[in-house]
Amino acid sequence: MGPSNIFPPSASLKYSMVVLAILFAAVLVFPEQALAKNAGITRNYKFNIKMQNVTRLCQTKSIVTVNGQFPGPRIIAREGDHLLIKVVNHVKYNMTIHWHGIRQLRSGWADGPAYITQCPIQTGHSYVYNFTVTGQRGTLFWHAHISWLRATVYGPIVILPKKHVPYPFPQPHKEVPIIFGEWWKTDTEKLISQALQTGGAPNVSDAYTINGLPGPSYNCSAKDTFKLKVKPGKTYLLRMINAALNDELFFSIANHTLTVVETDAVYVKPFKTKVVLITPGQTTNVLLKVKSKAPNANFLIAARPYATGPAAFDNTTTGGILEYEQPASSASKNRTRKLTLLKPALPRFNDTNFATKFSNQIRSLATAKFPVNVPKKVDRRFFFTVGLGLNPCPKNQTCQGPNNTMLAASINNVSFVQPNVSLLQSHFFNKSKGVYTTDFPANPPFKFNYTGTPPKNLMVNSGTKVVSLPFNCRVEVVMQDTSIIAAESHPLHLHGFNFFVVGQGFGNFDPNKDPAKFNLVDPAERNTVGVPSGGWVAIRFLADNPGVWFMHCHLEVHTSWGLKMAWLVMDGKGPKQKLQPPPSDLPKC
Ligand SMILES: [Cu+2]
Repeated sequence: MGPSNIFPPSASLKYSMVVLAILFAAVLVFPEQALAKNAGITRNYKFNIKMQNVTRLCQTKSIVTVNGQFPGPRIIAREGDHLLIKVVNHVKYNMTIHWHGIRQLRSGWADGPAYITQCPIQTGHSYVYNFTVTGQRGTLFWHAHISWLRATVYGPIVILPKKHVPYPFPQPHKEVPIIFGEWWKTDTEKLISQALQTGGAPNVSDAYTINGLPGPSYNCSAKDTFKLKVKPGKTYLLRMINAALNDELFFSIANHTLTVVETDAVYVKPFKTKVVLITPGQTTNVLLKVKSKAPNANFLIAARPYATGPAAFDNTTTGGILEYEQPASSASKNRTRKLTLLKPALPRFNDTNFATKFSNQIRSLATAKFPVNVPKKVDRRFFFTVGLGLNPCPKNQTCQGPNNTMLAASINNVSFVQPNVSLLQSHFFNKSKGVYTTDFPANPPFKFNYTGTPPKNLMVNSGTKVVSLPFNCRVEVVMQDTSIIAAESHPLHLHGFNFFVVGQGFGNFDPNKDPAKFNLVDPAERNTVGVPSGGWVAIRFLADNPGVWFMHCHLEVHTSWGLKMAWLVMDGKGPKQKLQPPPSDLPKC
């Protein structure tokens, strides 16, 4: 079976009719282009944002969903396809959707982060996200990008290779999305707004979920368990997505080995592992070759957190069950007898040693077909400290941060203040005055032992600052974790680009010694990377996409505290190097 077998029947019928119509029209009008390999098709989706009652952990809760589905609907496209996704907002909250990891070449208006590339879609309004998938294939995801609404508003994006283009690994028998989430019994919008008022840390989640289901380790959840039924001897492609709000996760399947073949929609050199580490914002495709004979057991699929920070975290385990189709003769026997459930061994919650070994194994294919376009030279260098900090408590209030302060987070000690109009509109219409400034610091305001004893003053500065970059600028960013309040791993996500992870290490980055060890041969190419707890990571990217591009920690609580900034990439001189004008239905603030 080819990759097309994951299209639902109605979609594939519509799809083939559309293809036929396009081919027919193309042959009439441009016979020489009719056979063009690149011709993608247009796919239409409609996302109705609506409330839906969902019961988990013995409690029913009204949650924000797309089309009443949780997790939300799957977007399927092929590389080169054009997507038109109409989002209609029927709920009381403002809404935006982000197509996480999609490059959005010259289509920044469709990127989605609220107040960065667009004003939110207000109640009763709609917006059509209009973009083309260029040069990418693999697993990504979409999620709400405003406040904490992505707690329940998320779903997979599956980008298949162009027609008749195979995977660079054996064709799997089936493809299965595995999307991790995080579930709160309480209302997450109230939770974060109260936390931001008091300055304390918001409560941790009550459960993790696999495809929306918590699994057998939680109260009342045995029936809410994801099941993966497999045929002996077959290979399955698991398209894993971490859509959790605040937790990196270890993942494993009892008595089975996984082969990692792709991360963040970029093929990697395949490697075998028992455990996968996946941070919020990352996606990982793994091949699961199951046993050739159905064993007399079921196997737990489990995920639990990798947590390095100072704060409390949800230390529970979500589980699904891998079941083999039993041969007809033993099926009746096993139906009456319950099979043993074998459990996998997962690393300890703070196993940074495992995390480091795992991330070092991720390497680009670096072949003629899939080359590594890492910038070998650099035009602009940045050194960003990332971490926590504090804000003073407002007068006449008591605060729940340490010593009556408010918790904050920053990059180079700038805690980002969200504007009330979008940065991209302000930039495009030359109305940046009073909205943002272009003086985001390239270095921390003062030097200190970043991973040693913190400075006396832990207060952050606040502002809406961006870095302005010329088109095609080759950028290097070293992101240095700080031990302010405590060292912690931060999964940093960049919009609009993939970057190359050229180096990482522990302690303070040494600009004299560390660059010599950078990997410019087969570095991982990603959109989200964990800045190691008490360490640093160096990334490079080519600023070939004009627009305003958000960069932030994908632990939502840190983003809420200000661990975010934006890159402003200017237009190039060429005709295809300019940001297009905004669509007419772009939401107004
Ligand atoms: Cu963070």
